[in-house]
Amino acid sequence: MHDLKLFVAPGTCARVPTIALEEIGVPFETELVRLAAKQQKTPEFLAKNPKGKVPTILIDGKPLTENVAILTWLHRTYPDAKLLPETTDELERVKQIADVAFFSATVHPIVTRIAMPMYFLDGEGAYDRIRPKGAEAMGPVMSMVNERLENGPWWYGENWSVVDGYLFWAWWRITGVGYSADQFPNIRDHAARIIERPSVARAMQREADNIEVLKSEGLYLAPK
Ligand SMILES: N[C@@H](CCC(=O)N[C@@H](CS)C(=O)NCC(=O)O)C(=O)O
Repeated sequence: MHDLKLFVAPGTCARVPTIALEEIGVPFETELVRLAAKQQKTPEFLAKNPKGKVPTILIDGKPLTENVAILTWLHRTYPDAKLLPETTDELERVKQIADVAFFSATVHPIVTRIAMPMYFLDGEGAYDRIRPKGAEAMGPVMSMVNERLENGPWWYGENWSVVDGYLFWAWWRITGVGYSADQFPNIRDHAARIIERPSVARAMQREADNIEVLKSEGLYLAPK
């Protein structure tokens, strides 16, 4: 059995491996990283992840970073959890990695423009100028995702996968700051469906608990 410690912060993409770990059902610990206090840039944290980001996971004390790698490791280490569909076809296996990478490398950067426009421009102008550009870029991406969900309740049709967890996080993040769900009814329904999943509910509860900790310390930054 591996000793697993996941560094997390509420509302971030660390939700995706948290969902994966809850789905697997192995014991794991989470440690809250206080982003507002720049804990991710402290020498102690940078020694684990020089990029200064969550998620970071310690596997038997050894760090692994990047959602694509963390989710791939979890899937390969705990195949019974079926985080991705079972296949013996090497091309299919790599295509599944492409799906995870799509959310990490294509969707996530656009999410950041919408949810965190202040990373790109100082002052209130960020919200008027960067956020609409992000929304414009997100339109075709979410249209494609919405169309894919015509084939079933989940990304891979009948089978839930961690890609659904990734989509849920991205969708929750952008709709949480006002991105309209109206154009994309399949994704809206997907979000309503996934929140009923026990692993997702448990991951959300962990975040809610951490939000309370941050509030008590005056370090909670509500999405706006
Ligand atoms: N490519 C990385 C992205 C990680 C990332 O951007 N994490 C954000 C939260 S969603 C973070 O830690 N931000 C804190 C910072 O940049 O200071 C992955 O997929 O794991």
